[in-house]
Amino acid sequence: MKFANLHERLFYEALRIRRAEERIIEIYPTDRIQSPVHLSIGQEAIAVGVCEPLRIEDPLFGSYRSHAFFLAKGGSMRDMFAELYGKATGGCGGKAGSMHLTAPEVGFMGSSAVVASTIPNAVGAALAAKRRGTGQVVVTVFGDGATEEGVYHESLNFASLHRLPVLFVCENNGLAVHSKLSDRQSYDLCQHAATYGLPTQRCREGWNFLLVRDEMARAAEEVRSGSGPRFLEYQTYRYQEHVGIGCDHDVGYRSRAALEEWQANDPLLHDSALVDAFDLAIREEIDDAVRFAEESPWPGPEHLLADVA
Ligand SMILES: Cc1ncc(C[n+]2csc(CCOP(=O)(O)OP(=O)(O)O)c2C)c(N)n1
Ligand SMILES: [Mg+2]
Repeated sequence: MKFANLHERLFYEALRIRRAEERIIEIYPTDRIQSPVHLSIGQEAIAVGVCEPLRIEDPLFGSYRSHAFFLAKGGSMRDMFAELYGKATGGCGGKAGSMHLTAPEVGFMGSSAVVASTIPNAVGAALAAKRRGTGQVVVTVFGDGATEEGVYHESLNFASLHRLPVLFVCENNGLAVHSKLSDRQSYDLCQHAATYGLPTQRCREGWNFLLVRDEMARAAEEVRSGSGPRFLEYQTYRYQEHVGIGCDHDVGYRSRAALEEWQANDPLLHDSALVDAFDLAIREEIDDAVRFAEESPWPGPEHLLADVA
């Protein structure tokens, strides 16, 4: 696929992620997808904007809501669908599922169902990168809820103290399951992170993938130059329910007006010329990945203890 400019390329990547998750929504009722799914529909611009300035060898650690980052970092569509189907050809041999995707060959180091648990993993990787002098930037992506965990605070402190090459990226969708940020946190995310001695940046336009990308590019360059860790907050909005394929604006914890406000800015919903230009190629890639997953074998008993430490 040829792109006229960076805007088109990022648009394509974001649309590819959205269409992949929409396909998951279509397939899910058949029970062929073998794990719970936490969808990023509405949040794709952050994944594509954050991953674009990174090098393949820059490690990125995600959370259980990581289909978008897996794909944006370069993970294969086939590996992802086969993994969701629990097939032996999945990126983790079908044993990990949606919440534990990995693709270390492209620097997508792992994701976990345990909130905030990959943040210290990233700090460990950054310590190794610094000691070895690899020049890597390590990125850890987590939600606003993860900032309420102890390991988050220990990680910021340790990374700042040792000036480690790590970028803390918070996808702030204002929710932890059904709990609003304003009901949970007495502090401001950036102000609080800054108390650990890190420069912080807040981007309120999490739908704007060029802006997300520019802020990330600047921060990544600073981290790579050896000036220590940074904290980036991107405000965003999750369209679907916390886990699963439904919409839950009728449940009572958030308003439909907020969804509509966010969708009014969503480029994927408004630039129909680019959508029309890209949809066919994206559909072909997803069709191929789904077919691959469906035709792939299940892991056999011989796989049961393989890769178990
Ligand atoms: C250590 C831990 N505590 C609680 C949970 C239950 N839990 C799963 S998701 C979640 C909310 C996390 O919200 P956030 O970090 O903002 O991520 P988002 O789902 O909004 O992307 C919670 C509390 C968990 N999985 N792990
Ligand atoms: Mg959240």
